Amino acid sequence: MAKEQNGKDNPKKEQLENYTEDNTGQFLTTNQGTKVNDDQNTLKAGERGPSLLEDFIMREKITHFDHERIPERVVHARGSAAHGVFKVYDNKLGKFTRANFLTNPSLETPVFVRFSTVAGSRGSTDLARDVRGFAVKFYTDEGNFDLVGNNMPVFFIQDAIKFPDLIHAVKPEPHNEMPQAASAHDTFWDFISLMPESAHMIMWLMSDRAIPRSFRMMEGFGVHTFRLVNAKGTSTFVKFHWKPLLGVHSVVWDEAQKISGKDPDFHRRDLWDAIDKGFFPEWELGVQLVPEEDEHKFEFDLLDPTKIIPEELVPVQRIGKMTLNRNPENFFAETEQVAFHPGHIVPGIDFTNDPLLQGRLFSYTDTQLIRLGGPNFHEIPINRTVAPMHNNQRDGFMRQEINRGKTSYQPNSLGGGCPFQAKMVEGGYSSHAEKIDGQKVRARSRSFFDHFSQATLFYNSQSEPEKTHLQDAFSFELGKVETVEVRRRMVGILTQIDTGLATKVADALGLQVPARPEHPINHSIPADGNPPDFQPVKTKSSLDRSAALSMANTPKDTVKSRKVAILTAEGVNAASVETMQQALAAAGAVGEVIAPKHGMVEAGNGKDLPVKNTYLTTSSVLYDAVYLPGGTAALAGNGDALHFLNEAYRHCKAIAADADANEVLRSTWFAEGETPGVFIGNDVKALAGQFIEGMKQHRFWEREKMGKVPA
Ligand code: HDE
Repeated sequence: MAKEQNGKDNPKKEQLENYTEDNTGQFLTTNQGTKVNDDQNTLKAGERGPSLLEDFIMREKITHFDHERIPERVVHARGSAAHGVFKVYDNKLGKFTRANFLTNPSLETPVFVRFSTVAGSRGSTDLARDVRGFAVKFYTDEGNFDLVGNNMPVFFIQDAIKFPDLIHAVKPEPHNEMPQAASAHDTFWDFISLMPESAHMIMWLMSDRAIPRSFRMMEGFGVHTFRLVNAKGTSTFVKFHWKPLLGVHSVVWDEAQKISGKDPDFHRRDLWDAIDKGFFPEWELGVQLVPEEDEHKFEFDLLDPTKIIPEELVPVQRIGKMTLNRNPENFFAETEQVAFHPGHIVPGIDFTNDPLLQGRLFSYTDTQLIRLGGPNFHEIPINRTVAPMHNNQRDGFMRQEINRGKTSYQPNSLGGGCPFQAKMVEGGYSSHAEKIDGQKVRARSRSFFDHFSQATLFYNSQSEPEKTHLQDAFSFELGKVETVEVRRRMVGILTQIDTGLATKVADALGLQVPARPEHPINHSIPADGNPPDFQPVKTKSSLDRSAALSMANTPKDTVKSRKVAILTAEGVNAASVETMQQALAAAGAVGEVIAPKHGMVEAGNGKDLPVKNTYLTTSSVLYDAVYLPGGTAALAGNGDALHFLNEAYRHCKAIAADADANEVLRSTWFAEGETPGVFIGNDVKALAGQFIEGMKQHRFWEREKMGKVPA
């Protein structure tokens, strides 16, 4: 396995090592340490006789096996995780927060990060069209801080009480448990079409962000507005962002569906392999800061989790970097048992009254109690803090700690008053003293009622290909909805966002576009004035567009860790392969040889080239780009190889071909005419240069318009 980026002490790693077991060179034993001398046969009354109840070895083994499963997470069940470190660049935030890990650039804080889909079960595909969880546990020297975010900056609902409804609607339908890991079904869109507050989030969900190329190429967002609080107790509102150094990139929907069959572990494998090969994924942590006195200066409410603060209004300041540099040792022990909680905070950070965040503060401990089996889940190694931990909590299922002494209460004199409460100067947490004066009401602020203007801002900010993908995504999802009335109601919602979008989707569904209502539709069911006026209020965003919302504007300056398929056959030109492989490696990309058979492929000069995959075991959808070397004329008659090329073309990927392989290209569907992103040349070195520049663009979306390739 690749070495960690630096050999410095990592307190979390050291702590985990204390709990790590290694069988190498050891005898097999029972859980009680008794050595086992036959693990193949049960104890029986005679060779052909019945098994004996006294067989403690067999009983222990089977009993443990019977209890191996724990409940999967009720949401975000499917996930993958990695260890890493976070380091702040300087102490610029010192004015705003007293959190050590955000202000002391000499600290390297260990982190554990879990990425996930939301709707699918633990064994479902990585490539579902879905939100991705982006949960970071910082093991700071002042306690654990969990930033439990998503790869989209807003959420479906404004109030936590709607969360069970949202999740019941999106999960497989209860009568037949279909479809798995998909939102394209009646109950989800029924709910969404009745919840105009979800309009903004739905735009993100139908965008390419919902089908990422890699966890390593996603942004992350804390979503809610939080507070930073300094030593004087002054609070500043903050939104947290993660910006990936590889840029933000996605696959196309047709590709996503195919990957789900070819390699449902695609994202998991990608993360694992990248770290294993030393391509450590990196993100910069960004903050948007809003002084308390500016709380009401925006045309939206900072407490409303369906709104972003456009970067044009408040720029994102990049304050530090996170690097993931170590794969877990054991999936269950670490990735499955890690317990995130937005309520795990440290001095210098505090909550706001965002009603979604407030509800989350309740839910996460509650869910761990059932999922991890009791109140001692903080003692599971992956969840332990590296800060000193002392309190008067005691006992419970699976308690590990042996608490010394006879006092477990506060105040006490018999235990010398220990453990002591910490003053603020001693690092004690003190909640921000926000002034609150209100009536107890079940209500929502009118400042939360604009549901559409940021949805429109999002749409307007997209590039043309992204707009097309959005139209296609809505057409696909609603096309899978069986109840026509739900489809119609959703088109009605879309008219509130953009009539062009609504028209395209209505057309695909064979529906008329409903007239855009003068007054937005009231989708709630008014019953005797209760719930109170819940009518969306249409306001126009003061911004027409925001560049940060389009993936077209993401940095496109690297091909690091990108995978290139090199299509070969017997007689391939070895120099054509090796020159390209060297150029790719120099740029940080990986060129893998694909051939009709495993083992070695014999090149024209008699040299053997090692084969990574065959046309049977892999597919174009598992690669970023394709290279066709010289000496491969035989592939002109190989349907799998031609399909590989056609499909890569259809998915808008960079393709390079040695001019010597022209005969093969002529057999593809894109042989003639304009071919953006297809590079052909005699000089493989020069060709590699063009190819690599092309790969940096990620995809050549203009090809989609041509739409003639039937792969
Ligand atoms: Fe979660 N969410 N959530 N959520 N969430 C869970 O906690 C919940 C929300 C997020 O990799 C659960 O341990 C409620 C927003 C992530 O282990 C549960 C509400 C955001 C993960 C839960 C929300 C998230 C979870 C399920 C509305 C983005 C996976 C298992 C009030 C800011 C963490 C668990 C991991 C997991 C509840 C809304 C992110 C049930 C009630 C908004 C990344 O506690």
